[in-house]
Amino acid sequence: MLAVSVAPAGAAQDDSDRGLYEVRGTDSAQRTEIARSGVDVWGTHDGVMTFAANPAQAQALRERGIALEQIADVEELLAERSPDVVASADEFPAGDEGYHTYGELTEVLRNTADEHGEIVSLSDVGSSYEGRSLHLVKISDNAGQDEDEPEVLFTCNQHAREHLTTEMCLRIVERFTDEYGSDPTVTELVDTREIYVIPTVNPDGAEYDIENGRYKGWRKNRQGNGTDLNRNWGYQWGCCGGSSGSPYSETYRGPSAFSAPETRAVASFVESRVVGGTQQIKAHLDFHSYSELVLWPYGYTYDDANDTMTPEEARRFQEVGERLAASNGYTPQQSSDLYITDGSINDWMWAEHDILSLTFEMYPAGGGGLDGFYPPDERIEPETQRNDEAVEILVAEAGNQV
Ligand code: 0X9
Ligand code: CA
Ligand code: CA
Ligand code: CA
Ligand code: ZN
Repeated sequence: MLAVSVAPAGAAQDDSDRGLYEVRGTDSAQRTEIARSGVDVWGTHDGVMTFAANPAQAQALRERGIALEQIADVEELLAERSPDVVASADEFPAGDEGYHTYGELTEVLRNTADEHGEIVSLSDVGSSYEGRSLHLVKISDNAGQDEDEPEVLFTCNQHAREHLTTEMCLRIVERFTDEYGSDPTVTELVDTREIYVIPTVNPDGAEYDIENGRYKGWRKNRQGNGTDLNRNWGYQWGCCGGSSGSPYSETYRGPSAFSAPETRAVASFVESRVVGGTQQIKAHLDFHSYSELVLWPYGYTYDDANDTMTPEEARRFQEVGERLAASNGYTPQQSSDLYITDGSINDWMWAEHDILSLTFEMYPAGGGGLDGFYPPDERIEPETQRNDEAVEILVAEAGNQV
């Protein structure tokens, strides 16, 4: 094989020898500066920011006086978690079979819908760029009817490599169906709410990330060089330096808001829930990993409140966020306190639809090693169970009039 690869002019950096770096004691302004520099942010906890960077990026940050410490080699880390590289296998690397591939997820959802026909309706919000169905599970008593009950939405796996989040959405589906009729809280919530779950918003990226049994650390969708779906939403899209205009960046916002079929499909579904002029979805939770955080909007501005969020509304976000965090031990904060992001799902849900919309960054808190995006499958059960109460709180909160 020729050892020469030619990158398009002014575009792709050489990402073959990336290091994993940590910077300690960061504040949100420094984290925004680091995120803007084009490195691939993995997580942040207790002021320690972890990211992957190529040598040129690391050098540029050092020249700006940022004290980076290299903790690992990215390729080595990924290889260590993918022991047996196999040709054309659609499965997780050996030892991680507890995670569901898209095909396995599809089968579980179909079986669940068959077994619980009265309270489950399985459909989709559209298709991914490569044509995979974006599954939509509705759970409620009389699931086939649109009843006058507060609606709530869970979304997972906007980012391809955050596979633990897909398992989180799957657990929500399984718990609210299997425990219906035996667990009193679950039964009450299923009877009085309409619960929507989209277990993977980015199936193309998730499948690519495990292709050939080899983890790739892939974040974006698979349209062109990939769009970061959580920078592609249509409120204050690209406004504030919280995303990139370069197609090779890990935070590429796309050529226009909702240019990705995946965000367009989920947004159209949410728009379809405006009935008689009233948005039926009252609460929404978007799962990511990792850092163990509860985040609320806005992400595009450091301001707590403004003309689209009153101080009372900002206080409600904080109050609910703190209650959720108390139940799972995560750290609660406004999204921009992490770093500025624009075009994120939460900002659009709140600004355009008044939906109480938050993000969870799941396990682990930090560490930056092998566990980051790829915790062993033994962690699925404890780390998804950990959010059972938070999920109940949010579903209940959808019914609280404001
Ligand atoms: O940067 C992101 O998209 C999320 N972090 S991740 O490491 N999973 O990529 C955080 C998004 C939070 N943004 C808002 N809630 N606005
Ligand atoms: Ca295992
Ligand atoms: Ca119902
Ligand atoms: Ca309804
Ligand atoms: Zn994410």
